[in-house]
Amino acid sequence: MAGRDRQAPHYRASLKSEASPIALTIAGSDCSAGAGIQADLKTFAALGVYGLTAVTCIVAEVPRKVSRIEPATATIVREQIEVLLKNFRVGAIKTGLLCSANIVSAVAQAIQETKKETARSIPLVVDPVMIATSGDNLLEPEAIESYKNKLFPLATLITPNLDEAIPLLGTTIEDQKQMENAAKALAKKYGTSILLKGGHLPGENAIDFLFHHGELTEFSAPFVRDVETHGTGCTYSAAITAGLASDLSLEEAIKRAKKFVTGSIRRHFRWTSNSGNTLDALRHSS
Ligand code: PXL
Repeated sequence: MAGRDRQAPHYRASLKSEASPIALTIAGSDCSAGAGIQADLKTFAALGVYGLTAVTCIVAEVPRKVSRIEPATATIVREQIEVLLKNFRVGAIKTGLLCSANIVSAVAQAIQETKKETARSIPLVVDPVMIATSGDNLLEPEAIESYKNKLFPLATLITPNLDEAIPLLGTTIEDQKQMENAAKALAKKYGTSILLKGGHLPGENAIDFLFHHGELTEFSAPFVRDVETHGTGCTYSAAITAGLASDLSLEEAIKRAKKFVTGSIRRHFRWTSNSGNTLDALRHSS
């Protein structure tokens, strides 16, 4: 009987979940579910990773307009991270919208503290979210200094787009050659690997440059035109994080993530809103 019990479906299911990789996203809530923790969880699920969340702020928004942002307290942000890291074997962490300087510091402290306590260093992907696709500002300007001094030193990878890279580097970036140089310069300045995303440059392809261990690698995919792409940055960094949690190398994780984002844009949802405008959203699952 005991032997037969061991073959029971619920037992096999529990064995399977035991092996499932775990990733943690530390990010804001987007009520329209295109970006933020909602996009991250959909991405983790689509890539076979169990997702945990530490919520940093709540954003009331729809794809073309941010209406209001309310931050969580630094204390509750820190406590979410600490209880999760103490209890789950998290394979990789990503940060998204962190909202304020206080929250950036709290996140850095919580990650550092648990690293000391558990003697485990977990890969950390920092997506330095500053501005929404709609153009609305999401990050308090003083928070940039906290990123530079406190969170970047803990990062495995930082994933700025061009608008974010410019204040981090202090120069303009206008073509592919300047992008290559900027990726190298950012990696040197912050002592970590950089994925500089060129999605905002004109051209037929969306080209990103990784500078990692002294080598430059290009990742390219054809632009998908005429789709409103709210949440692509969150989806991309979440997919990379899922890859790292699943033990892919950084290059493999980025290559798969780039394909995943492009596929999610191609498969997009499209609705008509109550006011007659089109409303698009990425489709994370096929
Ligand atoms: O796409 C950037 C972003 C990240 N995180 C949250 C957001 C947004 C954009 O609106 O709301 C929570």
